[in-house]
Amino acid sequence: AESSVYLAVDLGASSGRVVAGSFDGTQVTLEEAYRFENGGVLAGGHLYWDLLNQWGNVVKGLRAAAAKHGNRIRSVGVDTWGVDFGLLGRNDELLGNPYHYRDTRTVGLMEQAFKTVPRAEIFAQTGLQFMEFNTLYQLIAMQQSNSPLLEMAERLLMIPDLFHWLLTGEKANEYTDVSTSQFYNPQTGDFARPLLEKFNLPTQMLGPLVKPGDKLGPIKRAVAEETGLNEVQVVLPGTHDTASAVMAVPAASVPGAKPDWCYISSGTWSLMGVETPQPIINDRMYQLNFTNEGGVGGTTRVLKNIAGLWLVQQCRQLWKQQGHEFGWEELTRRAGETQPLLSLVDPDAPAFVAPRDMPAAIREYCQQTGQPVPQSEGAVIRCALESLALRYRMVLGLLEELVGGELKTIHIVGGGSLNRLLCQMTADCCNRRVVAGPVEATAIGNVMLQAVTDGTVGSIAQAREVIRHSFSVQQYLPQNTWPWNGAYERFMQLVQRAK
Ligand code: ADP
Ligand code: LRH
Repeated sequence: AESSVYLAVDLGASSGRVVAGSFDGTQVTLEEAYRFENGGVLAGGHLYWDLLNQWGNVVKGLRAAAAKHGNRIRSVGVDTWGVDFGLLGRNDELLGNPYHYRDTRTVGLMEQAFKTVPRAEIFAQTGLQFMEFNTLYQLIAMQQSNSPLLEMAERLLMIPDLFHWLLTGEKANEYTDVSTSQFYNPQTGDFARPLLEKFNLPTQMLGPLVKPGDKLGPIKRAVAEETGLNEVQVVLPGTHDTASAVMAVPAASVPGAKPDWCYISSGTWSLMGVETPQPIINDRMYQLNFTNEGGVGGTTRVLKNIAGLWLVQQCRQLWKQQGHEFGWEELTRRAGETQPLLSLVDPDAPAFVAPRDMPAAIREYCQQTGQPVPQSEGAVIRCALESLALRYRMVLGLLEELVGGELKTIHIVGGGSLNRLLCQMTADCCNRRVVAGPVEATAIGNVMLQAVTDGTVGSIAQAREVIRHSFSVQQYLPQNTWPWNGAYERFMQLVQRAK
């Protein structure tokens, strides 16, 4: 029989792609139809996403996929990074450009917000980790600056919802992405309306809620004509990219048993956590600032955001501006040649959120903490990678405490799974088996959920089975573990010192 093709539009903070997944009844294969660079645009002192440019690229990608796969294409779904959103006004007018979550307008707003609603109460209602860029604080920033857009807003659409609206004309909020907003209550399965009311924020612009696997509707005529996608449905994946990525983690899970593995979805961010049947909302989760985000199939993603390869991306970007362009492999090779465990940073320190010059920020951190200052490009990258591995070790310990058992395997998916040095460092530092791949886990999760809705795959559990035998993975066993113990003590001192 002919394979069915599902198109995944996967937009990450650093790149976007349109991927065609073909399922032949047994195996799924991926083909990248189109890829483009993504990133923030600084204008008038604020950082935005260029939504229209992204949309233009999505259309190009869909056209390329349609030309290749024609009427085998059954459906399309979009996933993107979390927390960001756009507002629609009267007549479905998009109000301004969506802000980038790294825009500085929310700096310091969390502390102010806690004066209106105590931190503990926000956690009790949302189960979400506190991060300054959560949608909640972005809305509070608009409120405080007396934004006319907020006054005019009739609908709030998260970024994936915006793309789905552009494709179909339908306006709805898919819950996995909404779960990153910090105004969704996983216990009631609804927006945390009482919370928003306490902040005097509008709630009539929210909803309706939809979920992964739902059919949103057919692609609009004009878009079908532009792309060549005729009679194609939009089917919602886990629209938060991390939800789709976690769906595609190739771990064998025993139904009912406590999982003995965790994942790191490794790209711009490293999202490290476990999948649980229910949210965990208790004092320890609150103290440790872990999050409960919505997963596919009604699961919860208990995880922590770790400032991931953003540090490396920003170094590469700066050196490129200065006329030295390095590929990922080249940078990793250079890092591999420098001295191990010389200087360490806390990758989640505020200094690294959005510095103008990332290598300078890393060097300055080392200097201020009395460590040798990494000089060469390789040494700076090594410092970033080793620090990430140490942070993984710290978060692994906390996760094991939260789930009450040893996590024997760390699955790394996403672009970062291609970084062999980081994978080996993670195995050595955490003293755990690392299984790396698939690289395109997010697109795979997106595709396979569409296949479930289409009925070509029976269930999410079966989809995971298909994923496990369709893609090869790379295993890294712990080798050189002892030097990491001393490094971990130094790392913990750095982290505690900042507190
Ligand atoms: P996002 O979805 O956040 O945009 P990706 O999952 O696409 O991120 O991962 C991008 C990152 O993957 C890059 O920043 C880079 O650090 C890493 N990466 C990609 N290819 C390679 C490679 N060949 N070797 C090492 N690292 C790589
Ligand atoms: C990763 C991600 C992450 C969010 C961040 C804004 O791409 O979606 O899960 O916290 O972007």
